[in-house]
Parts: sequence; structure tokens; C-alpha cells
Amino acid sequence: MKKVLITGALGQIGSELVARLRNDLGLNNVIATDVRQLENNPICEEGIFEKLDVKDYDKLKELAQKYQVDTIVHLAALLSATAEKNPKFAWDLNMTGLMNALEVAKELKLKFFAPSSIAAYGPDANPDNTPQDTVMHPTTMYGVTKVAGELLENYYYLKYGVDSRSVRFPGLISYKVEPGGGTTDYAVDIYYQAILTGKYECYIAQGTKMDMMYMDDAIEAVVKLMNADPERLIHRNSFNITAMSFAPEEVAASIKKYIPNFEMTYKVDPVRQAIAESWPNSIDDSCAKAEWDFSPQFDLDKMTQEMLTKLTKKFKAEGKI
Ligand code: VAH
Repeated sequence: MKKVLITGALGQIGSELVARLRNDLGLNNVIATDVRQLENNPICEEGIFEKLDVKDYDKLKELAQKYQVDTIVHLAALLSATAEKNPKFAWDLNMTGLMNALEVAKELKLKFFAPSSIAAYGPDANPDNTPQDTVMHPTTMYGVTKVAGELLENYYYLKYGVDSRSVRFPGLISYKVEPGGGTTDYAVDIYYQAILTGKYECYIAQGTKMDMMYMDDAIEAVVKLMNADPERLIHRNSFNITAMSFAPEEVAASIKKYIPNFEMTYKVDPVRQAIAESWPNSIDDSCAKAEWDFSPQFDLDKMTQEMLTKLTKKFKAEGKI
């Protein structure tokens, strides 16, 4: 991975992966793309940025050739809650975009990464320590696109030799760019509100455990997998990875260690609660550890300290507190 084109560069993962790769590979070796362009945004202004709708195959191929990239990291997709509001559009964007990116990777002989998610599992998979290889019967459109995406990436590897790699991300927590339209977003919102208002009304019910990870561990996982020895990879698309599994009351308790007066209340959103309940409580990531040495560094309290410290600094700089 020496020169990379990233789609969805303005998203929660993309914005941090662009920053990391610009640092690791150099500004001229990262081509950040997104369907929108933002004013005063470092992703758009501190390196190479191109507007790109991933449903436009010709433009995607033109950019990959123009910049002579050796890798495509395809992140552009709708997340779970948004996809449930418009499932047909979600299928169209998620699958047309993925197919276009894989086709360009095939034609230009590029390395390829696109994320899957714990959403690829459904309610009939064992919910605790869910195995890497098991039944995959998701009941959300987002999950359907993730399972289909895994199968498509494996197909392009087996039939065309595309070096495609993928991880099943858990919920990702970060302070730089807020996620949009996810089910696990509560685990980000709670930190924002803990500092801004001292309370949070959670839309996910107490006791609802989901796998989660701090963004630094997620970014490190992508870089590590993409640089891993291909001879060691048995699974490819897509590796389970996780750092922790918690329910809302557990992240609230972690916050209270640093903000004792923090108050948590609940107003469950039935749609996102149903999505959350269809996903595992915890997944088994032993294959990622065995095949490419995945090793997360943040547990819940270390993440809470980091989030509260960095968000306090961010809000003070923005004059919000
Ligand atoms: C979502 N954050 O909530 C994403 C993720 C495992 C959850 O795929 O849709």
C-alpha cells in the first residue's frame, strides 16, 4: 500500500484514515474522495481531494489512473439506521459503489479494502463470542449489503486474483467526525452530551450489549491488515475485530468515574433497538489475531479518558464550553 485512493473520505472512518495515511505515505500518495466537498475542512484542503460519486464508474477509474494508485480503500456506504429508512437506495449505493470499486481494482490490478460490519450477522447466529465462520442471516438492509459485499470481495479474489481484504467493524467511537445514521452512534453521542449538558437520553435499552472499538484501534487495524503477509491470510473477507463489548449503562458508569454528576436516562427507539438486538453481543476475533496480529489497545475506561479529554479540548477551542 504505497499510493491509495479512499472513497467516503469525509466520513467518520475516512476522515481519520486519510489523516493517518497522509502522515504515513505522504500528502501526494493519498487521494481523498467524497461525493461532497466541504469548505474549511482539512480533508479537502490539506492534501489531494477529488469529488467522486462512487456510482460513477468512469470517474472512479479515471481518478485511479490519473493518480496511478496501487490501492483502493472503499468506505463510501450508508449505515444501518439510514439504510432501513431507504433500503432500495441503500442497496443501490452500497452495492453499485462496491462493484464499481472492485471492477476498477480488477482492471488496474489494485489492492482493495472495504469494511464489513458486525451487522453482517443476524439473530440466528450464536450471540456470544460469535464465531468468525457461522450462519450469516442479517435482518437489516445494511447487513444484507455487508454479507453480499463480503461474498463479492471474495469472488473477485478467487476469480480475478484481486487482493481484497476486509474487517467486520464493531461500533466505532471517535471525537473528530461524528458518525451519521448508525445504530451504535449512541456510544459517541453520550460522550458529547456528557461534556456539553452533563446528561444523555439513550435510544438503546439498558442491557443491550454490542461490540465497540476506539477509532485509533480501527485505523491501526486497517493499516495492519493491508500490510499483512498475504500468505498468512486464510479469511480475507471479512475478519471479525473487536476491542470491547458493552451495554449503555456500562459506558455511563465509565463516564461517571470522570464526571460523577453525569445523568443517563432512556427513551428507546424501537427501530434502532430492533437493529441492535439482531446483532451479536460479542464476537470472536481470534482469526484476526492469529492471521495478522490484530491487537487493540483501548479498553472502555482508557477510551472514556481519551474521549472526554479530546472532546473537552475540542469544545473549548470551538467556544462551546
Ligand atoms: C452502524 N456504526 O451503527 C455502524 C456499524 C456495527 C455498527 O456498522 O450502522
